[in-house]
Amino acid sequence: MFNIRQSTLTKLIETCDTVLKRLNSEKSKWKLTAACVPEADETAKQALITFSEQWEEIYTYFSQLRDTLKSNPTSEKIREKKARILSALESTEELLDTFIGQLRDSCESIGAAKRTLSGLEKSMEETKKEINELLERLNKLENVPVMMPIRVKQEIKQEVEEDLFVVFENIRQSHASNGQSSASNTGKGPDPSPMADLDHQPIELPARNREDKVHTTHLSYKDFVGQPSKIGSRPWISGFKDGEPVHMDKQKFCQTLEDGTDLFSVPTVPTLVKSMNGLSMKVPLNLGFPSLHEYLQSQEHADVTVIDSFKQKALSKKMKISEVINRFKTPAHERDICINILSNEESGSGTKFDKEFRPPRLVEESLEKRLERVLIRKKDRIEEELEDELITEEREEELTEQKKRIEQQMNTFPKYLKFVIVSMAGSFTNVHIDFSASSVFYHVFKGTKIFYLAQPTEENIKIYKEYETSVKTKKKWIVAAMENQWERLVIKAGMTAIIPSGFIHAVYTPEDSIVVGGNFLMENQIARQFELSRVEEKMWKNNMLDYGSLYKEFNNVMFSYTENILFEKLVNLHEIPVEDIEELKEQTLSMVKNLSKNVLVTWYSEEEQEQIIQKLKQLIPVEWVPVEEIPEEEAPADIPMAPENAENVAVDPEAVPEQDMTRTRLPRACKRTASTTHVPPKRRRR
Ligand SMILES: O=C(O)CCC(=O)C(=O)O
Ligand SMILES: [Fe+2]
Repeated sequence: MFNIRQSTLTKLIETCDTVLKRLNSEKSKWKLTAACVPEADETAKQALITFSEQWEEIYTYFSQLRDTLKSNPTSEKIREKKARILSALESTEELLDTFIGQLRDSCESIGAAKRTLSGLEKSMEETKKEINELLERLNKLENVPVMMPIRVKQEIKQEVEEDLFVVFENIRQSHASNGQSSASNTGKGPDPSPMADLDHQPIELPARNREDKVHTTHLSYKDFVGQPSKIGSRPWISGFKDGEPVHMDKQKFCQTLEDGTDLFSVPTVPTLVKSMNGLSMKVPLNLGFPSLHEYLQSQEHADVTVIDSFKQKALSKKMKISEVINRFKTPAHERDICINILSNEESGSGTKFDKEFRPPRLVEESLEKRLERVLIRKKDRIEEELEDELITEEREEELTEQKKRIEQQMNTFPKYLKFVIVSMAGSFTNVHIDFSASSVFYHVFKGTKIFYLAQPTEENIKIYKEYETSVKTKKKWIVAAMENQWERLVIKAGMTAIIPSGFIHAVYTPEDSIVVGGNFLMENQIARQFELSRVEEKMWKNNMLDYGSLYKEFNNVMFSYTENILFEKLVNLHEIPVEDIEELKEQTLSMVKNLSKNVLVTWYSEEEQEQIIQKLKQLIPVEWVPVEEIPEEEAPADIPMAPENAENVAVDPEAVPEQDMTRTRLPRACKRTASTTHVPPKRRRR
C-alpha cells in the first residue's frame, strides 16, 4: 500500500477548501429560496428543503474528505470517501432535473395565467370606463334643469339605463360562457339556440332596476304593463316574452277559416286563413332566409330602412339586404340590434319577388284596384278615339289633356300591396292602426307572428286618437287603457291573416320571420279611412309623424275616385240596382262630409279640387241630405285631437311632440329617386 505524495495531498486539500466554500454559499441560497416559497406551494417548498438537506450532506462528505486528506490517508480511503460524495451528487442531480422540469411547467402556466390576467384586467378597465361614462351621462342629466323637457330627460335616462343593462348583461353572459367551457365537458352547456337566454335563464337586472322588475313565469299582461322599461327595449321584451298574454286567445271577434275557398270578399272581422288554398295568392315557395337576397336583389334596389326594435327607432343609415341576411346568422342572444323591416315595398321594383308574388284575389275589390281598372279603361277609350282620323283639333287637345292626367295618376299610383316584412325574434311593433285605416292581408312565409287586436269601436277609437295625438309621456300604456278588449291571434308559417279597416293592433315576433303583406282601401270604409287619415295628417303637421308613414296618395285617390267613379254612379243613379242604393248613399255622404282641399293633393290643382267638391254637392239627390247639412265650401275637416287633460294621458307642459317611427310603414318613397319623392309643404299651423 503506497502513501500519497504530500504535494498531491496539499493540492487536493486546497480544492476541497474551494468546493466547501462554494457549497457553503450554495446551501444558504437554497435555504433562502425555500424560505421565500409560500406555504401554499407545498411541492416546491418540499423540493427546496430536500435540496438544502442534500447540499448539507454533500458539504459534510466534503469536509470529511478534507479531514481524511489531512490525516495522511491511503488512496483506498480517499476513493471510499470520493464514492460517497459522487453518489450523493448523483442523486442531487436527479432531483435537480425533476425539479427543473417542474419549474419549467409552472413557468409556462404562470405565463398563460399572466396573459389571461392582463386580458381580464383590460376588459375590466373597459367595462369600468363604460360604466363610468354612462354614470357620468346620468349625472350630467341631473344638472340640466331648464333647457331640456322632462320627457326628453327621462328618455335619455332610460336609454342610459338600458345601455347599462346591456353592459351588465354582457358581463353576465361572459360569466355564463366561462362556466360553459367547464360545463360543456359534462354536456350541460347552455342552449345556444336563438332566444336561449330568454328561454332558460333568469335575467339578472342591474341592482338599481331589480326591485322594479316584475318577473315571474306566470306574469300576466297587467304586470308587464307596469314595467318601467321602455316598450320594445331589450329588458322589456324579455319580460314580455315571459308574460306573453296567452289568455287573450279566447275568441271574441276574430274568426278562423281552414282555407280561402269561401272568402269572396274582404271580411268584416280579423280572419285567420290557415291554408292558402282558394285565396288565389301566388307565392315564391322557397323564399326563406338564405334565398331572400336572390328574391329582393335588383340593380336599382336601394338599401332598406331598418328599425331597431329594441330602440323602437329607425337606424340613421340604411342597410344592404346582404348585411341584413348576415345579421340574421348571428345567434339571437348575441345580436346587438333587433332588426324589424316594415317599409320594404316591392311593387314595380323588378325583383324576382315582384315578378313571382301575386296578392290574394280579394284585393281586386279594393278601392284602389277599382279605380285603377277604371283609369285603364278610360285611357284605352281615349287612345281609341284619338286614333280616329276625323277627330277635331279641339277634341284632340281635350283628349290629350285627359290622357296626360290619367297617365300622371297611373305613374304615381299607390303601391302598397307587396311589403316584405323581415323581423328578428323579439321584435315588437307597438299599438297602431295601419295608415289611413287601410285594410291588410298578411301572409307569414317563415317563422311566427302574434297579433293583439282590438275592435274599432267608437270608444276604442277615441282612446286611440287621444293616445296617438298626445305627447308621449303617459301614465298608462294604451294596452292597459283598453283592458279586456284584446284578442290574441297567432299566425304561423303558411297562414294568412286578413285585418279589416281600423282594427287596432300590436305585433310580437317570437322567432325570426318573413312576411308579405299588403294595404288597401275599401269603398265601404270611407268615413273611417278619412277619420284616421286626418289624424295622421295633423300629426305630420305637428311633427309627430314622419311623412313617409302617411298614405301619401290618400287625398289624390279620394278626388280621383270621386271624379272617375262616384260621379258616374250618381249620374246613372236610376240604373243602379236598389240593394246598392243604401251603400252608395253612405259612401257619397261620407265623401261629401270629408272631401276638402288638401295640401297633399298633387293630381289636381286647387281650382280643380274645388270644382270636384262643388260638382259632388250638386249631384247628391236632395232626398239624401238636407241642404243645410252639406258642409260649407271652406269648412275644414273635423280633426279631433287629444285635449290637454285627456284621460290616461299625463301631459308634460314642456314636452315636444315626438315622431313615432314604428307605428306604420316607413318611407317607401325612399326607394324612388329623389326627384319623384316630393314632400309637399306643410300648411301653416292654426
Ligand atoms: O310585423 C310587424 O312587426 C308589424 C306588422 C304591422 O302591423 C304593420 O306593419 O303595420
Ligand atoms: Fe299594422
